[in-house]
Amino acid sequence: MNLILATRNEHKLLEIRKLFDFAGVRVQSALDFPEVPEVEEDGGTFEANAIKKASTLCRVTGFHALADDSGLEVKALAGEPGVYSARYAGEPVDYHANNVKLLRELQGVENREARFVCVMALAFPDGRVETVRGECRGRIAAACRGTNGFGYDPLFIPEGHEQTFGELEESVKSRISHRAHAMQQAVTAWKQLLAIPR
Ligand code: ITT
Repeated sequence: MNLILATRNEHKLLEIRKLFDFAGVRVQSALDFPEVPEVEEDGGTFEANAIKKASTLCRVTGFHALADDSGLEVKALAGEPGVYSARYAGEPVDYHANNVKLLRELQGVENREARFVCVMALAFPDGRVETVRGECRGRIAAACRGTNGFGYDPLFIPEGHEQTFGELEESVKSRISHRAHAMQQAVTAWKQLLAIPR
């Protein structure tokens, strides 16, 4: 079967492709379909945005489409930046500016608890859409550290570790991240549909 990934984010694509490497599933991305319109992410939840991205791509291509909507929720900031994670410091998307803004907002704040959230939506050509959610708990570091990954990775220290995702081996992130957890749910929930041999 053909599965189209709705994301245009190269880092996410790389991570999802590694996690979704099954025989019989031909994975392509929105980048292979230039006719697909840019989707405005105006939903109030990760679920709403993921559903919108997946169903738009499915409608335009006629194939099963998988979208990832993700972000960082910081406890002391009442869940911000949340669904606004990509554009936290404004347009255009600037990962470094987002990290600088987050550090500023957390200046003097003792509670650094945070979690990454990833919602994946799978849209079926018959109009159905299903979602799964994965989370990764951790805390926000005092300064950016490391160059691995993308986005808030240089500031995020996952639970059980002392290094940030920016410093940890990529193999660690692909095992414990919010995206990895969502993928595990996806594989269980959509195993039959995707004819995953396990
Ligand atoms: P698509 O909509 O094309 O998938 P995007 O980058 O716009 O790509 P989102 O709207 O889901 O994706 O925004 C996700 C933002 O959350 C992203 O820009 C990062 O700032 C942050 N984020 C998500 N997953 C992350 C991860 O694994 N590591 C670090 N930051 C992450």
